[in-house]
Amino acid sequence: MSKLLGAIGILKQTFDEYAGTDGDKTTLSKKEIAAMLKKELPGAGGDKKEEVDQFFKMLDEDGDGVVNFNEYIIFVATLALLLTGG
Ligand SMILES: [Ca+2]
Repeated sequence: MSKLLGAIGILKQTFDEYAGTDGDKTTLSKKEIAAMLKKELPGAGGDKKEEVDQFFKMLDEDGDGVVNFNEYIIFVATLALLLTGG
């Protein structure tokens, strides 16, 4: 598999892993987002409720209270730009 396709696979796997821990397996709840932040982005504030709230608000673009795969991908793309100075 190509590197790019492999990376996309990992992004989807990561989403599924956290989205599958409670309720709807196709969306991330605030609890799941907190778990993801804590494990995947250590130091990003996954331990603090206010920081998780802030992150969640940023991720949940349509404001329906859950983060779907589309919103997650937008977040990952934004993060990629930030981390690479783009
Ligand atoms: Ca949403």
